[in-house]
Amino acid sequence: MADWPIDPDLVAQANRRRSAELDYDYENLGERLARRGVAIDAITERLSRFGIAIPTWGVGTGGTRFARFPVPGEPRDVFEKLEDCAAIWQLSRATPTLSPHFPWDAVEAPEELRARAAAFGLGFDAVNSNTFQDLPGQALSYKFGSLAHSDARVREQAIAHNLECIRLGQALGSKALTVWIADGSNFPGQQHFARALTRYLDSMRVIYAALPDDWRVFIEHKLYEPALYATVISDWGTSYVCARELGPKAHCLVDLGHHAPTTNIEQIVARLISLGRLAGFHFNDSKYGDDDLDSGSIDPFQIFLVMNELVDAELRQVPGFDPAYMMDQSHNVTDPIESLVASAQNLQRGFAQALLVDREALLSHQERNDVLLARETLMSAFQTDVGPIVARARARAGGAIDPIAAYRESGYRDRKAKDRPQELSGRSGIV
Ligand SMILES: [Mn+2]
Repeated sequence: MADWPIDPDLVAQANRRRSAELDYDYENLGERLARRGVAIDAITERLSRFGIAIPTWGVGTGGTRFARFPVPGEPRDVFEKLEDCAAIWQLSRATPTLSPHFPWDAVEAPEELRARAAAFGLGFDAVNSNTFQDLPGQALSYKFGSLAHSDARVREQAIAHNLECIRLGQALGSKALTVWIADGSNFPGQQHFARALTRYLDSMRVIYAALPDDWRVFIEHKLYEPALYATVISDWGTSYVCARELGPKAHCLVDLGHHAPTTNIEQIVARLISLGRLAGFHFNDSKYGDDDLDSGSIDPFQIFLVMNELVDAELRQVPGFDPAYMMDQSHNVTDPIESLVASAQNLQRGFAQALLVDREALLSHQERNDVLLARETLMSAFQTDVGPIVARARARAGGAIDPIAAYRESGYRDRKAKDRPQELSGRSGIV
């Protein structure tokens, strides 16, 4: 085991100060749940097996199109990102995997990165390709697109990058490639809708053919940004059609932020489960659009309703149901480590609440058209404060009862500010 980023004695001390209170709250909640026929330890046990991948780009501060305000001690390379991810894992015990982004995280020796992650007990979830920006030394520009570009040479360059991502991912022990493209148009008439989609599919067929047998490819849709008029993979319908065209290893990734406000995302999730094509998630939250805010910070009810569909599918033992859970957020005004810890906690909370739904009662109310009781059955699960379950699962696994407090008490950020002097840079943030 590698040295933990935060002194384990400090975490243990902090937990000792909080354990009596947690015992009391957990017991109390256990009694209330027992009256509903729910065994609290079974919920805690299931929750402890619910893991969410940390996006490596999430440990740096993001930005808006206007500015970026770096926090002191931001990681400067992928090994420093790994250290921050290990701190999140150490405290939260909810994030056992990383989701890297290439070429941002490209390393000469991916085996070394894999070994250093494994020393913390961390593995690698889906790898992400980046064909939405021009990087130094790149031959051709992605200004007008990548996999759907009008110029075959640009498409070939973008395909080659995705193949390289698969190679790096294999070395890291990943089993999936997430392809998000920025291709689209800013103005009516700029791009031929049908030709662009055909070119995208032709490019994706080459990438699909290169997938190892036990790999999947995740197609991520997004209705706008950076293209402001039309994107090539604009919605889950397009994503699903493309997945069907490509073959059984292609699945549809749902990024909560990539939908118009008021879209019924839980229904999209249910549809993709029924169709056998749900890849998994990029979790985040938003008030108006895009994908920047911490998961569960604006609409925790939506997280619960999505989790409700996932727990339902798990209990129904839907064949092939194996979603990948990842966060995808941009942290502009918070400490990214704190935001990721808090988001993981909010996702765990939603999952635990969904585990509390009385499925038998719900089905019975639905079948008898007892609308009010069906709704109340869901609401009584959502309105349960599952905080003690989440904290107990974390503490049992060796994490912190109060991870944000323990993080602040550890002085980790101040230490990193000294260890990692930053070069002044005007680069904009992530998207
Ligand atoms: Mn995303």
